[in-house]
Amino acid sequence: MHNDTIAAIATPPGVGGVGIIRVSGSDAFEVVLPLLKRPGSSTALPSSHKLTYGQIIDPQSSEVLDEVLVAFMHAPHTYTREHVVEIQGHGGPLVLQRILRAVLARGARLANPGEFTMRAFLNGRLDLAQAEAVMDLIESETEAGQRLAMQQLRGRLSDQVQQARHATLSVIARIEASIDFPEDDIPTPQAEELNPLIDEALRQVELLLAGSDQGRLYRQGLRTAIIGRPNVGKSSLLNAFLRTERAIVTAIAGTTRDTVEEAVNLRGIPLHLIDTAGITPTEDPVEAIGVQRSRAAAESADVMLLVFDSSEALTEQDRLVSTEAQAMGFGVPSSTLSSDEQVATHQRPVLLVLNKSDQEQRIDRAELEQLWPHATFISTSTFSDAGLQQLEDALADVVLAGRMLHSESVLVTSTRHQEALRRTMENLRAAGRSLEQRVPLDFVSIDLRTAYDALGEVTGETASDDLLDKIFSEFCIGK
Ligand SMILES: Nc1nc2c(ncn2[C@@H]2O[C@H](COP(=O)(O)OP(=O)(O)O)[C@@H](O)[C@H]2O)c(=O)[nH]1
Ligand SMILES: [Mg+2]
Repeated sequence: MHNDTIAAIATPPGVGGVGIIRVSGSDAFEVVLPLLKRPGSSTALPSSHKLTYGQIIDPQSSEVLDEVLVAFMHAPHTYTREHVVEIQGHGGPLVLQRILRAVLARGARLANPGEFTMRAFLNGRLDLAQAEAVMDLIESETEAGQRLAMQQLRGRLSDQVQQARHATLSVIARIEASIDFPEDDIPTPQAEELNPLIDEALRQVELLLAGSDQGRLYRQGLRTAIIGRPNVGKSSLLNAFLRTERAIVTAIAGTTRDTVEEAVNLRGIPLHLIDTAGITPTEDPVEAIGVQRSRAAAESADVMLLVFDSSEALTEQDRLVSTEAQAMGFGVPSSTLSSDEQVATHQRPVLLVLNKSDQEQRIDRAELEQLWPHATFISTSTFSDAGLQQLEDALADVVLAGRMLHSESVLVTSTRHQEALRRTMENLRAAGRSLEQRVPLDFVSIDLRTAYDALGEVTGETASDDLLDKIFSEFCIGK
């Protein structure tokens, strides 16, 4: 049932200045009003969207539970488009729990995760892409990510998807009219007439897809593994990036036995840096686990920083690590991070870091360049911070490939949307090809329908209940 009255604590667990309990549904006012005692003992419903001062009284014991400000908000101008009450109490977990219990005792039901936003979607206030943007906005890690989520919440992505959807529908309508009403003398539409319409829809979808790898970067970030043999300065490099002492740095080889992960903000992209134990042959069983985890981190990384100690000659271990990295598919960065290209070449970008540049340089540069032809080499010192800026620039180059994010950009940031748009593109292209080949129009119309439905998955018109449940269950309670 989706119009029963639901309630939840909307503020995060823990202690805070204020805590908010949100109630939504047709009985929201009847549920809360009897719990509220106001000065002058008024029992009338306060005016909508205004704060009312009072006390929440436990109906059983008549105990004063908290001193509160309450907003009664009339449908439909509310978050859910239902009647909504928000009770602002003191932000203590026990206080809020007791108020919530009193609300539930009056017949409200505890809300599921994301249920308020799901109602906003079901009641047509937000489409699915906008509802998902609510979550992205809350979870955004950088300002750029937040801006993209806000654009999506404002409906900019949905508008573009709807345009492509309308264009597709207009082609379907023409084809189906001629099939369904042959006696009405509706002329069979010709490929010359339909193709430009399909191309128009295709252009919109391709435009959205073009920015989607970049968009996903801003939302999901980039896994960057710091790899190299022990003692070359991997942990020091992570610390230099973080300006903290999170990873243990010592002169004893093999001190990082586990992987350490930290996020930094690289020009708006959350960069998840993973410091590893280092890849080295070892007899020590504990170290072996660390080495195994390093390999796993490298396997799953989007980008690799391959670190060498430039104050020493190349060692057999250095060569081994290089060979392994290449076997994992790390290579010279392609000009972009487009996943299509990556799939085509099986290459993930690697940057070669020659650390300890403050020391006398003994590394064999020529051999290294032979091992890694055309690679980008950056000399760094975590002692003097030399080269760190260049490393950051090189990383940004590899990741962004010179593409800047404009504050008004609308980018597809979700894998789900990207996948639906890919299906749309494939089906629109198939429809175009079928038209060229004079395939009967009812077959063309099947591809177009599939494309139309795939677009509807982004905005939610054609999303299945399972998909909706899955999406909203990832929200927090009270949102
Ligand atoms: N001279 C010099 N020593 C460094 C530099 N970076 C790290 N070290 C030292 O090298 C040793 C190993 O560093 P660590 O970060 O633990 O290396 P890891 O095993 O690769 O994580 C430590 O003694 C560091 O102080 C650097 O840029 N210059
Ligand atoms: Mg280390």
